[in-house]
Amino acid sequence: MQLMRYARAAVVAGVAVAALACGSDSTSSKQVLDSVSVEPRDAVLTVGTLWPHVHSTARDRTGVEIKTTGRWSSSNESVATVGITAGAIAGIAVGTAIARNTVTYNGVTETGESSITVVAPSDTGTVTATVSAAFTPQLRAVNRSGSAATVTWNFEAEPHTVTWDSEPPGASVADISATSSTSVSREFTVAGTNEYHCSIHAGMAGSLLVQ
Ligand SMILES: [Cu+2]
Repeated sequence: MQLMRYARAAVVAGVAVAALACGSDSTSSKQVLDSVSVEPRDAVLTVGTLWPHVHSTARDRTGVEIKTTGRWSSSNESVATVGITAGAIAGIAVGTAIARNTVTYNGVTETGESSITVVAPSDTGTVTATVSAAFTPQLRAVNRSGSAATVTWNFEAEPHTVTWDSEPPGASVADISATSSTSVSREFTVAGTNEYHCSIHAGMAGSLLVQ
């Protein structure tokens, strides 16, 4: 009889310890939102351009991606609109705007931004390949007047390449090999999206939209 009472007390104590351990575990594994980044981080669009490939990435304090969706908005809808859920950017009128993605996760709110410049349709455009290993603007739109558009890359004092990842069907534009401190132009005759990267710097990439 005495033995049974001890056994029952031990079982009750064991359940209490298990419940405590479970509670403290769920608290320590909670992810805390730290940053939201938007790509392209900057863009020069022409009036009438629609760019559907806008991405937002939310990360916690250790850099791990948090799978969640935010709310898109534009600081100036008369210049550029941003789709509420998909985040497609449309150039409406000449001017500047900020495309924002606001994420709230576990009670923390952070906003990622992309600066949008909308210009009149033009058959020429420039992109700077910077010393800090970025193509800026990361997205550039140009319009073919007649048959072709010309894009010029201005290379700062750090070698970069323009290496194509994808081109529209029928396009075959030559890569630009490692170049610094000069400018190189390429002509585009086929409408569509061209994606490229620098083969020297990991993560250095850009997009070109030929209309
Ligand atoms: Cu580079």
